[in-house]
Formats: sequence, C-alpha cells, structure tokens
Amino acid sequence: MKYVWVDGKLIPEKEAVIPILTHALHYGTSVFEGIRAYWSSDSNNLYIFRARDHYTRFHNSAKIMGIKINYSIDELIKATVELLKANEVHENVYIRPITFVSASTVNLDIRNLDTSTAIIAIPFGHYLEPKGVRAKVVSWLRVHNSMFPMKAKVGGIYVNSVIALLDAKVSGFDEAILLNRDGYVAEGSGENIFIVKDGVLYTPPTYDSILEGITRDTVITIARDLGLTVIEKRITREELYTADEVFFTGTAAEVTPVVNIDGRVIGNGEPGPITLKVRSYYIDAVHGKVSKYMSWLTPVY
Ligand code: PY5
Repeated sequence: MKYVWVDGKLIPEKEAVIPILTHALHYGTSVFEGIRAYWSSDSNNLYIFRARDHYTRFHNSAKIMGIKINYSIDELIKATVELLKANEVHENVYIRPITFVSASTVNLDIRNLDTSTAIIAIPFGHYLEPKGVRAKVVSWLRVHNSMFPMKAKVGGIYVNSVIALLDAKVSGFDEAILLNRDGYVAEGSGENIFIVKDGVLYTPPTYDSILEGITRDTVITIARDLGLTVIEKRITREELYTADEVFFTGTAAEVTPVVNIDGRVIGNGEPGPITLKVRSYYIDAVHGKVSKYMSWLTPVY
C-alpha cells in the first residue's frame, strides 16, 4: 500500500526502513498484532474487526515483555482508521501493528531502549484453504507457559511457529498442530484449534500454552449464541483423530476446517456442518450483517 503509519506519521511504504543493528531484528524484541478489516458492499463501508480487543492485547503483550508503547489504545485505533483512509482502502485488508525495540545495540538489557510503533495494511485474501486443510501433529512442542508467557504476542516467539510449520510443509501437510509440554493439544502454528464431538465444541484452555485468540473468543461467543455448548478443556491427540469435526480459528485463518490429521480422515473428510455454520455466522458478523455483533466493528468511513 502507498502509506504506512510510523510513530505518528503517515509515510510512503518505501521510506519505512530500519537500520541493520535494530535490536528487534537480532533478538525478536517486538510485539505485534494481526487485525482484519472487511469491506461491506451492503453498507459501502470498511469495518475493522475487534480493534479495541486487538490493541488491548497489544498493550498487554508489551507490558508482559517490558516494551514501552508510546501510544494509547485510542490513539492506535485512530491511527489505524487514518491509515486505511489515506490508502483509500475499499477491499478486505490485513492490518499489522508492531512495536519493536528500535535502538541499535547488541545489549540485552532493554530497559531505557527506544521503541518504534508502525501500522501496515496489506491486501489479503485467504490465509489457509477454506475448503479444508491437512494438518500434521509435529514433534516440536509449543513453548510452555513456564518458559515464556504465551499470552503475549511477541515476535521472537514465532520461531517456534516457523519451525513447526516448516516440519509440516516439508512432510507434505498444509499446517502444523503443536502439542504442549504435557502432551496435550495446544494450537496450530498461527491458529487456535477446536474439535466437535457429538455436537459439543471443545477447545484447549488458555492456560495450556496458547495464544488467547480473539477469533477463539468470537467463535465461543457465536457458538453459544447459536445454542451450542462450548467446553474449554485439555484435548488429547486421540481426541483429535476421533473428532467429528476439527477447525482452526485465527484472524488470518478465520474459521478453517481441518479435514485430515496425520493421515487420519476427520469425520467424512469434508468440512463439517457445525464448522460451516459457525464460519457462516463469523463471516456475517465481520461484514456487519449481525446487529448484535456490530459493537465489535469500527467503521472507517
Ligand atoms: N495462535 C497463534 C500462535 C497465532 O499466531 C494466532 C494469530 C492465533 C492463535 C489466533 O489469534 P487471533 O484469533 O487473535 O488472531 N496469528 C496471526 C493472525 O493474524 C498471525 C498468523 C500468521 O492470524
């Protein structure tokens, strides 16, 4: 896109470059978010989905990591709206806010080091195949909460996701599923996971070394509003194999069916009815078609 927002200013994307010694490049000292904005042709408007919740998590990630964000949640929401307006966005986009330790130093002590905040908008379609993906339970484990607080969305921690996804991809699968240190299902490389068994939805609890996903929360809310039961509990690998349906949730992944895990066909190998129903409500909600979920949306125009 033409403009990016950097430390309070809209500048051409080509000018938004960082020096080679930038701390975050070497040590992963950044916190970030992934937000989507959806174009609604019905209302001729662009809606940012759950902006306040994303920027609240952004601030919490920074607080946990000891990184200072120089902008309030309200300022960041306003900046995002300005960015989308400046780029005259009339399509679905992915928004990537990032705050990183911008000082040029090899010192690990980040106290008193400068940080920069940027917001970038990227045209975005599907992240994962909406017809369904084949996943592999990889041998790399999810970083455990005792090693790093996994509620924090911190740049450096994503090497765990990258190596897990690499394992799945080179083995011919579409996505990785990571177990936690205790051997229970944690999440995908960039998604939370749900299973459906006998009409009930199950998802790992937030203390099981997962990112507390905003789409996860959205899906729990939608499913309960649809009269479905959702239970947060530890999930075993065999429960994955024998589930009626499995799906991933995430800002990028939205609601993506998982139709095969480790070569085992899930259900009948097609996206399941509950997955499709939840996805359909999710897609309606993000496009501003469900009045009770309108408070999740920030209109840009
Ligand atoms: N778990 C992990 C490890 C994630 O990276 C993500 C989001 C989620 C769960 C889902 O969180 P949410 O529902 O709040 O998005 N992943 C990013 C995303 O924007 C980056 C993916 C490349 O979807």
